[in-house]
Amino acid sequence: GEFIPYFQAIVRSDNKQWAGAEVLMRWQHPREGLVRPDLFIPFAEHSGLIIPMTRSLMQQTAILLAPYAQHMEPGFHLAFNITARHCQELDLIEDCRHFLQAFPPGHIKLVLELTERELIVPTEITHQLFAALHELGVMIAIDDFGTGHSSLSYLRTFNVDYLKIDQSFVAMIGVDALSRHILDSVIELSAKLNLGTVAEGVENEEQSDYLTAKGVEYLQGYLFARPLIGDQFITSLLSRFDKRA
Ligand code: G
Ligand code: G
Ligand code: MN
Repeated sequence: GEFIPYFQAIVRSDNKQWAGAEVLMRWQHPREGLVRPDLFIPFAEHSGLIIPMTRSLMQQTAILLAPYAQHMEPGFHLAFNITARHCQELDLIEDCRHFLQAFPPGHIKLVLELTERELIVPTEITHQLFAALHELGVMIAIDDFGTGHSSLSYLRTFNVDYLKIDQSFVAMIGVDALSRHILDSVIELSAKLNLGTVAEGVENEEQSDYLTAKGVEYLQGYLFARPLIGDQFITSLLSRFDKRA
């Protein structure tokens, strides 16, 4: 019960309204306080505990957020980080089904973020898994895109819907021309492959304006919202929704 969800909003670039959120795990340690995931996720992965921990994170998120579904726009994204190893287990299908069942039918989109840093080995299981997830309407995003080495066939094999451009590329905006060309190529590739694009780590207006002008659909970063604990996320969600209504 010490591993809890934090939520970071993802905005639509054209109107900057909340279009979804990424669920980020935190360890609320009784003595150490809040522990960042980079300090414990590697151990959780190594021990295999990451699978029940992620399941618990999905359950906690459904309990916290489902009562507020009507304050989320239709198609609101809720994204979880999933490790490659988790994709070798068909249990993930049931976890996703349960999560979706907690919300009004068709109201939200469940997104699984798979990091590009660890590639999923295609097996009979992954084939079955991704077909079933697709059937359920679960969307797949490649996280930290540009930092790993996924091929075009990899993106096709796993039926990818979104690319999340790594924050290291966003940080290149306004720095030098060469870096910007690299970023531009990643955005163009995403558009040519007909994938949705999310830029991570957006911290200032210059980055936001640049990415919006380049047609990146979704933005995430401290400029819009920090990762928030459940209560704060819900309060912020409600106040925004009320202003629009
Ligand atoms: O949350 P932060 O803001 O500190 O995230 C640091 C790293 O930990 C990121 O790479 C993020 O993808 C990863 N991370 C956060 N939550 C989870 C999770 O629930 N599962 C996995 N596998 N990784 C996570
Ligand atoms: O899952 P992923 O590897 O994309 O994790 C996102 C990480 O980036 C989390 O650690 C999150 O806290 C962090 N993050 C989110 N927004 C920003 C930002 O605007 N700037 C920086 N430096 N980090 C961010
Ligand atoms: Mn992520």
